[in-house]
Amino acid sequence: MNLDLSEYKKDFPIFQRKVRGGNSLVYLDSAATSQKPTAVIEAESNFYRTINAAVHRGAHLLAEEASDAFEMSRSNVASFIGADSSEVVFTKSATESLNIIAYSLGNPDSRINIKSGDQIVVTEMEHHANLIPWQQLAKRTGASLSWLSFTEDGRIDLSNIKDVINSKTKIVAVTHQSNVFGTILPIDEISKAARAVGALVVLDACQSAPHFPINVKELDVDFLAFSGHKTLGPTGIGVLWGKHQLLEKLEPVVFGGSMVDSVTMTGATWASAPRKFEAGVPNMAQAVGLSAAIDYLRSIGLNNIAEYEHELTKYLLEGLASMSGIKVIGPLDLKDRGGVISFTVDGVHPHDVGQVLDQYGIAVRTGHHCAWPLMRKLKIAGTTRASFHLYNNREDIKQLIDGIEKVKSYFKVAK
Ligand code: C6P
Repeated sequence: MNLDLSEYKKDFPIFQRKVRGGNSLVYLDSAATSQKPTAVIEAESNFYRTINAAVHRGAHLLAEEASDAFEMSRSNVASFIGADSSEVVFTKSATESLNIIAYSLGNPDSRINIKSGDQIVVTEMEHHANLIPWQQLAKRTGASLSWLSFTEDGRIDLSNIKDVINSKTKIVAVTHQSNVFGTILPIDEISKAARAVGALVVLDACQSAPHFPINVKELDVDFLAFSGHKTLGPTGIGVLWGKHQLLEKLEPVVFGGSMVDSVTMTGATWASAPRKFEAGVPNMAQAVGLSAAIDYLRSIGLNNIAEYEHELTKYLLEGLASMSGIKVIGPLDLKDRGGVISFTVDGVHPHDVGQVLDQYGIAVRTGHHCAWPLMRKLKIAGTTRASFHLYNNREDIKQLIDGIEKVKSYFKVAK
């Protein structure tokens, strides 16, 4: 292996614990949530220990320091994705971010909104979080929902893109990297097709932002969402990025303190974005923790992380290819592919695979991965999924391969 990031594993306290019968933890479920380095845990707890106060409210020292830390976190998140601070809204998760955009676009008072006769385009490989909010928007407004399908090897099918993304299309909402296939989508081609018909592009960057460098300007998208907890950061913090002039056109979704310009007994006007989308006391310590996660990722280098995970992916794909009775669900080659590898074991239900692996301390995810339409199309109940982050190493993959052999022998399926 050319690049070795294994020295960083010691930064993650969770790997000191033992699981199931004294086994070391082999954590291969980072697409669900990543583990946290000490720097993040400390940043969050230091916030509570030293400056805890409600941001943007009090006149006292702690309120000032907490507000500064919160806004510095916003700037850090903005620079992480090549954006301006005024374009970064803190939410609780990517799911909430995507719901906010879809809900606001359905409000007739928003100065960009979806109407009956308009079309929303998604892909057939979306996570439910980037599908159901658009289904609901279509239902509320009378718009229609169309989708780009995927090919047998889990890549997006662009053969009919000009038919699917057409003059009726107003929104194209796609994932950057599939949480099932690991496929990285060609966002440039999709954006180009959207731009050609004047549609807005929403990018679900949940599985990309934590693993390789992203820049919203280079991607040429209009809105983007990701979660802190998959990015080595805390739970309870998500990011909604939108071009400032577009955020200004959208009506808020949640109303209350700190998001207003002025209020009377009969009405209210809104503060500018991002504040109008952050009603109530926000998740402050979590924002600060996310900022520490970004510093940590940067100190290692997103390009290095991407290259390292690429090598781990190659190693696992080769290992799985050498086994009988295993089918990888997703691209077999490494082109435009991230470290999320789904597979099935002939004759064994994914939940049983997961349960046996767990006995050896190997944590994988099994099931439909919140992508039911994808599973339905493939006519499978689910997959077993291994997903990486920078703390994984070749030894983890060897253990997984050994574990799968044990699954096969336990269930007496193909040798
Ligand atoms: N996928 C997985 O195991 P939240 O839950 O809001 O942090 O993220 C939602 C989400 C949105 N888009 C994609 C592509 C995702 O993968 C996820 C979360 C996890 O695959 C949990 S289901």
